[in-house]
Amino acid sequence: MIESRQVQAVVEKFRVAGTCRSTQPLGNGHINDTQLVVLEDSGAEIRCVLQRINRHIFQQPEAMMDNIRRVTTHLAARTSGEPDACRRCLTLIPARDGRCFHQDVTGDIWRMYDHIPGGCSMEVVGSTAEAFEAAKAVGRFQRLLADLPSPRLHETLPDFHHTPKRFAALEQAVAIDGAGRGCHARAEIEFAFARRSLTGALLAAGLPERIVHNDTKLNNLLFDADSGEALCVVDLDTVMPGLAPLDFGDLVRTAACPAREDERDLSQVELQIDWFEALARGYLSEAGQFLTVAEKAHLVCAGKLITLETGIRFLTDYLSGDTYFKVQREGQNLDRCRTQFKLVASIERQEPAMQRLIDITP
Ligand code: ADP
Ligand code: GN1
Ligand code: MG
Repeated sequence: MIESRQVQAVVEKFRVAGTCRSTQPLGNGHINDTQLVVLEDSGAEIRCVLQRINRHIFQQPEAMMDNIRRVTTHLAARTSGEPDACRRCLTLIPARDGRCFHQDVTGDIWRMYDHIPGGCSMEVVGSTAEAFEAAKAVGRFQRLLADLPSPRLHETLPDFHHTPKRFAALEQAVAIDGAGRGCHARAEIEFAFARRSLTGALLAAGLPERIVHNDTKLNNLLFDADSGEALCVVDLDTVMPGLAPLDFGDLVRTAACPAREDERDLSQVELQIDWFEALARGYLSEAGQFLTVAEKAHLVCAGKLITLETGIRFLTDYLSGDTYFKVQREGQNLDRCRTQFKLVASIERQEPAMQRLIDITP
């Protein structure tokens, strides 16, 4: 939580005019602290997004912010002149010292963005049209970044989607059982261990490295609240070199299933094949232009793998005492793991049909 009395002092470090009138938490992210800040300047209202970056996770903030600065600048240049351009990518507000973040005396790292007006994020999709829009926005994001000039972006979180290493971390957490919770998660541990041989599937495929988002879950997209059109991909902390199919995969994980990530009624957790089909059409309408045959052939695999990987990460964190993902209640990480594993099982059952849909989508 960010305390409201902190906000004015931090905001003053950025190149934004006005007096802070109100602040409120924004979104449901698991990692950073995000606030909507409303300022008033000579009677005009200015809305900004203030974020305190999780410094335990992001230990190279300068490199991370350098990636974000380059990516947002490039996206702005590539979309300038388009209708509604200022709502189509994030705009950083620089700090008064010219850097794109501020470090306070305690060492906390802060950054600010313009607030995108009329944008809203969702936790679950409600229609095939929304699924299509979400995936189109992700494909477009990748397409626009395909010609980002060198040098290579910093790899700020090495091995972020190295599923075998995530699996090894789970094995270690099971062996240590630091929070004494292993006895509550026997079935989940068994489910994960039975899928060890899957974990290397994508790394072994020799897919090309691209600039990807690496965290394209549904609530990292903003939609126009009136038209339902997907406006913008947010949460750029993990923009790095990576594998394009995994960005599609994270949408399969979060936008092809009607259940929330921590839903306890597992009967609601099923992959909806028509939503998946809409995701495939939306994504390929943009990414089809540059994907290789091998990348396209691994889209379904990526959906299954990132869902398994995310479940493994939630389970590892549950067993380790909830030190990584924010939780609002005890057992929430285990609930999150259960939805992921139920969805993996659902994908496994529907994999041939999913693959056929990919094969026939232009
Ligand atoms: P976290 O890293 O904690 O997930 P995000 O960057 O995803 O933080 O931001 C949390 C939520 O805040 C997003 O899901 C989105 O709803 C909202 N949000 C973030 N940036 C903006 C913005 N510039 N304009 C409007 N809403 C935003
Ligand atoms: C985290 O920050 P947020 O909530 O968008 C996590 C992702 C996970 C996701 C699971 C840096 O994303 O990798 O897939 O939770 N981000 C980081 O919901 O670890
Ligand atoms: Mg987020």
